[in-house]
Amino acid sequence: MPTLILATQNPGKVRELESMLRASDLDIDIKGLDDLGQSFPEPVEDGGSFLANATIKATAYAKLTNLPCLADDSGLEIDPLEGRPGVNSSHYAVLDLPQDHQDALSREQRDSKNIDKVLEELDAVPLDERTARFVCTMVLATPSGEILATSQGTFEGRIGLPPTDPFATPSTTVPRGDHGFGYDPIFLVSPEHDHTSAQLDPSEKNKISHRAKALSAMIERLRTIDLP
Ligand code: ITT
Repeated sequence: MPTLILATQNPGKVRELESMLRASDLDIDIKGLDDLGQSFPEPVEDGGSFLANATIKATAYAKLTNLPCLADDSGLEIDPLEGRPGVNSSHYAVLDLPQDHQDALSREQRDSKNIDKVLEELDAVPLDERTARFVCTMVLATPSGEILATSQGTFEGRIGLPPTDPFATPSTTVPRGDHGFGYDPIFLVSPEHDHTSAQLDPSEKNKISHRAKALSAMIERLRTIDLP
């Protein structure tokens, strides 16, 4: 049975991808980077687009592991912020800090700073203008650097209101919810906009998310590809 590596260092992504792939009937041995018993340096994501960054990660990890790799580059695009944080989603609030200060923060601390920054930047933007979407691009690469497939998915919503906003109500106030990761606690899911993606049961998020859509298209491609 061929092996496929989930080429991400984000435990939230690994959880979602593993759970969705377990539910598929692919004849492929799926492993995370953690399963390989060694640590890998994170490649520099300076591609400028989700596709370019996913390609950088898939090809870098495929070379490092000598196995086919599936990378996910994703992020949140907020319309009134002209698409920010976009490709900078994971480090949005710490981009200006020196590298050692960034490295000293846990992923959870970074997520919380990112959420605070986004809510602050949206101060005074009314709820119906706070439209946003999660975007996910996946790239499947071989150790020789060949790109076997790419796929994409989006997940529409709005960014909720902080408790300090005079128009905030129980169903529009964020952050809310204990599931997911990253910006999930502030993302009100379309079309109802009354609960966040962090309030969705993981199995629900995995049916409708950007990552679910990109992965579902990738699974169809994987059925037609002979992995090396
Ligand atoms: P890898 O590069 O190792 O995969 P990463 O977290 O740095 O991990 P990205 O560069 O693709 O990955 O950044 C994605 C960021 O976008 C992620 O850290 C979150 O802040 C946000 N994000 C993406 N998908 C999300 C989701 O489903 N829920 C909440 N936030 C998400």
